[in-house]
Amino acid sequence: EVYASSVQEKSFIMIKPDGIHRGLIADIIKRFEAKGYKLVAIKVMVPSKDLASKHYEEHAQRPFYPGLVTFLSSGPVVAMVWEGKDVIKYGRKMIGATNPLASTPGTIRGDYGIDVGRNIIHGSDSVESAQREIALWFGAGELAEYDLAMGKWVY
Ligand code: ABT
Ligand code: MG
Repeated sequence: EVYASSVQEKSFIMIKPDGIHRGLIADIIKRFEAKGYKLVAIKVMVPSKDLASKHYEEHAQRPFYPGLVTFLSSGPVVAMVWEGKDVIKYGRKMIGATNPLASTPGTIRGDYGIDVGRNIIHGSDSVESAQREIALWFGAGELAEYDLAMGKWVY
């Protein structure tokens, strides 16, 4: 049962406006899919300033917060929920360090980014953040429940 709940762990993963304008949607989805994770929700939207502010509310007192909110609400994002064993922690590993120049080659930010304010993709950093962010970006009915056929070859 512990195994089952870890397999069902969910993370909120979002391609930011720079990632969309850079043409990286397919590459990013490909990496999570090929790893063996399961896509259970996805949508394209231009986030309101209000939604962007709530998403990054933990940084409200930081000097970069206003610019961060403006950036995130400046264009389209691809909001997703991916499910699978350790997807929160391992997803952050696939994404790389906050500063793309400190990210290892082979990670998403390491392969594609340079500037910390244009770091392409977001991933939840804990179980609590994942729950908060999924509830912020998606309604309850927007998450699909299904068995992925390849799942039995992944686990
Ligand atoms: P996110 O996945 O976007 O939350 O990034 P990550 O968790 O790796 O890093 P944090 B600390 O949460 O950064 C949030 C966004 O703020 C930007 N940022 C961060 C700056 O612009 N300057 C800074 O000094 C710091 C620490 C990077 C992140 N997003 N963008 N774009
Ligand atoms: Mg963060």
